Amino acid sequence: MKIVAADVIVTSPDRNFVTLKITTDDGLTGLGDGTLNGRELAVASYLADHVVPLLIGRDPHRIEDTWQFLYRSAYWRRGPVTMAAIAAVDVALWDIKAKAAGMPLYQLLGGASRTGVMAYGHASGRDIPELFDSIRNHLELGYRSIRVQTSVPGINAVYGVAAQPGPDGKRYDYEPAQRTPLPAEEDWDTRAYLRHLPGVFEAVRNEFGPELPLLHDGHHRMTPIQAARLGKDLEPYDLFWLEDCTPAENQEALRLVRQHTTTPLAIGEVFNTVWDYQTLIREQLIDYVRSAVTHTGGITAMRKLLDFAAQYQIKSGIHGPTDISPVGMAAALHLDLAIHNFGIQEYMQHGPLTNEVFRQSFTFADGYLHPGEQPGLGVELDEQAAARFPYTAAYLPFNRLKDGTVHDW
Ligand code: EZ4
Ligand code: CO
Repeated sequence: MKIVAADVIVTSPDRNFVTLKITTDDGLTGLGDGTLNGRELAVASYLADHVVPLLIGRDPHRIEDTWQFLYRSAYWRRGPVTMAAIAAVDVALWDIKAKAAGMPLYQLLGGASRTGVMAYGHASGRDIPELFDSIRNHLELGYRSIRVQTSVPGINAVYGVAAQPGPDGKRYDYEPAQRTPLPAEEDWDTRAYLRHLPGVFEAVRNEFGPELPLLHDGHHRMTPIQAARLGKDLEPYDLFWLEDCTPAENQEALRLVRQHTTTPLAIGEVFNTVWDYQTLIREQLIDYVRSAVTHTGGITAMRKLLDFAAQYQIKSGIHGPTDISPVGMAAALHLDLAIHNFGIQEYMQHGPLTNEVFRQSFTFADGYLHPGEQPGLGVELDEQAAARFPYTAAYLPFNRLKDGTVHDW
């Protein structure tokens, strides 16, 4: 079999997505997701200008060889743009291989290790009553694990609060990136946040009881000692995880956090290779790996990363916000179903226009996702529908402290 075409499709239903479609001389097609929120066109160019010409004529079955060739022949290694582009190729080739085998992709990864994939949803509120309503709403939608984000008195705009209006006046539900000419400015005050958050979790536990798994995303804003204190303060509320408590480029910083708290830690949505985790995993400084299949070189690289993590009883918590396309989401679900050290899967539901462009066969029932039984990934791209939604520039917000200093967002 040979690759005869590879097309980069950029579409913007609800938000921007970059999809690679690979076609073989047998007429099989495979899809891969290369969406990098706020920097989509960089991946589209990397693929169209530098990778597509290298794919034509290659054997699509040689997935490992293609991965190694793209990684090593570029000379310039790693980075989110490169690794998203490699992921798009890798996932498209797995889609083709599984379609050629006539099996859902998870079968090629070793078959199902469980009957379904536990998902968590994003509840949030500007105050406690709104947060409780959002949690109840997520429970009604079927979620059995809930991420809790909340506004903080004294801060005007905080990451993850859906009802908070953006600069375009719209709610923030599906997506923090906004279609504005410049990135939206949000504000931040770590001391106010540290004072406020434990009381919110106390209220949630009192209302919803001890059973419900609760998660929280710190979104890279704390220093190690601040993160250590928050982890300790949240211990009575038994979190499933505290995510991205510090910006983790400095992996050693997590030693300090770990010494002080038994709150489980999850890190890695902005990482793109196993090297970003080397110290975190080897020294058992985290409990969950947050990489996205889409940003970490695809199924091939994620499988190796999660097998490495498994040796240390570290589990998966694959990134699944709306900026992962349904193609990237399906890839995550096949992997989740197959690996032994599955932890939980993030699942923010896509908007109606996205579901029109990407026809999906994965299901969500009673808190569990399943990738379905279609050969391949189980996602089809409606190219005519995609063409109705041209690329629209959008930016993620950024943060400033009270005195104007730029802070991690
Ligand atoms: O802010 O994917 O855990 N989920 C997250 C996401 C990220 C977005 C950035 O594009 O932190 O909502
Ligand atoms: Co996150």
